[in-house]
Amino acid sequence: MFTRDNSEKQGHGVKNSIADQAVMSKHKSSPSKSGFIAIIGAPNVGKSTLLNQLLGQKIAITSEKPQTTRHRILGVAHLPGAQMIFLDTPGIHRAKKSLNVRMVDTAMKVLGDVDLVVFITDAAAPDKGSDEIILKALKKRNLPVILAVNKVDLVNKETLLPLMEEWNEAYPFRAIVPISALERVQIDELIKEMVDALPEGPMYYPEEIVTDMPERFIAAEMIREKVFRLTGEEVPYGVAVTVESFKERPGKKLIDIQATIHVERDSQKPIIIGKKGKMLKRIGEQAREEIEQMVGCKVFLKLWVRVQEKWTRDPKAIKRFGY
Ligand SMILES: Nc1nc2c(ncn2[C@@H]2O[C@H](COP(=O)(O)OP(=O)(O)OP(=O)(O)O)[C@@H](O)[C@H]2O)c(=O)[nH]1
Ligand SMILES: [Mg+2]
Repeated sequence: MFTRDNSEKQGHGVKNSIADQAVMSKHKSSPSKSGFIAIIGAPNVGKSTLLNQLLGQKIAITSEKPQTTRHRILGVAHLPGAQMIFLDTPGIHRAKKSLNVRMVDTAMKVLGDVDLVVFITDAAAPDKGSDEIILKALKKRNLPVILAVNKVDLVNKETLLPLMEEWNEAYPFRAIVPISALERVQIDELIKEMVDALPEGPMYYPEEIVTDMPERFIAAEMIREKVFRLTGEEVPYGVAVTVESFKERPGKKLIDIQATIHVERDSQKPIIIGKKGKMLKRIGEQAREEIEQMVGCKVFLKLWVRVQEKWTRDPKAIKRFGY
């Protein structure tokens, strides 16, 4: 179940704010192990793919382009005897633009407030520069860290084994688990290691809660995902999506959604719209189908495109878009 209110909490004090909400619910049954787990890594290593696999449903958007995730995304996995609260994060990298600096900041802040870190690295295309930044940040904190070496479906043993050996020497990881998030290889092994590393604790969330994000936020993300997947070059990086209206039509099993795709240059608007409106239509159709699956009823989606000049370099606009 997704929450449908708008009281989304973001940003700082992740654990405290969430724990506060959680305490309010005072659940009777308490699993023996629980905790907050940061999913950290360079851009494009498969963090959000892993989160969706761990939850058994899609709440985080993914794409083959780096820097897809811009918020911290909370997802709760309920297991017999354990509750794991995952915090998916934007990819950590050497950021220059204001939006990217903000994204890296979001990821780093999550590290300050968790019980356990799952650091994901890409076995097929390691990003050494970004991994170095992450290792440095981890060394400053005294947290248990599990390393997940992802995308093992793309490499052979001859590549993987020396890579794991290198990692073993780089940091005292609690465990190193080779996985394929996409093909669900060794995910149960990873879960076992995570449960093992978690402290004894209360059940922070009732069992029906999968995320703290309202459906209208996830809907905006799903639209943004289609832009990431369907358009090329710099366009996705200049796009933000806001949902202006998300209303159930009275007496009908139908939700009306009005959303705006903001681009940062005049030249990007015709790309989003496409020839005879074809691109916007594709974005809308694919997003609508996915939103319908999430809400479990028909959706009427109306999309607008608007230019917000150079917003990714403007801290005020970045904030206004919720980043
Ligand atoms: N072959 C293969 N591809 C994977 C695997 N895990 C993820 N991918 C692909 O890698 C790309 C990036 O995945 P994401 O989950 O969006 O990566 P991310 O780390 O969340 O990326 P950012 O949010 O941009 O930091 C997508 O095209 C995924 O399908 C894997 O185990 N094997
Ligand atoms: Mg992601």
